[in-house]
Amino acid sequence: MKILIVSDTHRKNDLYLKLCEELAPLDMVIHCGDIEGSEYIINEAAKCPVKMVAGNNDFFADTKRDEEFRIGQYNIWLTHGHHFYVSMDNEILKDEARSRGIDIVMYGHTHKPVIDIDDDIIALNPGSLTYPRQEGRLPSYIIMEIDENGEANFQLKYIEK
Ligand SMILES: [Mn+2]
Repeated sequence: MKILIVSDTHRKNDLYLKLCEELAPLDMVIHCGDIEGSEYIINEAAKCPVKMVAGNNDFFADTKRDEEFRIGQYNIWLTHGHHFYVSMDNEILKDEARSRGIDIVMYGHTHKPVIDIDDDIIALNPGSLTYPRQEGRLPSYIIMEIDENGEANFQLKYIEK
């Protein structure tokens, strides 16, 4: 099972459209928010089930603010993260996730990619495909794969210009 995790596309969808083509077939796409009116395009291009949540720039969207769902053995919490002070660090977010019985929390907002694997919680931020802010500023995304034993593994990918 192959899942594409992206965030903070901010209405510029070129790299996302390219990724969907290159990575097809995907089993799921997860968008961590700041979609800015491109919800329809994000859905159509995926050609698979899509989970997305509203970011702080998605005022008018009727997209959910956050969502909990299951992938295989994992309880997932998808949230943009801006209500949990993620610009400082992800500790408050991880504490909230723990209190919800979550295994993997996925968030965005910072435009800086994170794969943070603790014993009791995994926090993932794919960074931004459009406005990366980490050192080097390459657009980034995460591929989550579930192997035959049901174990998830995560790869952080950068798109070279
Ligand atoms: Mn953003």
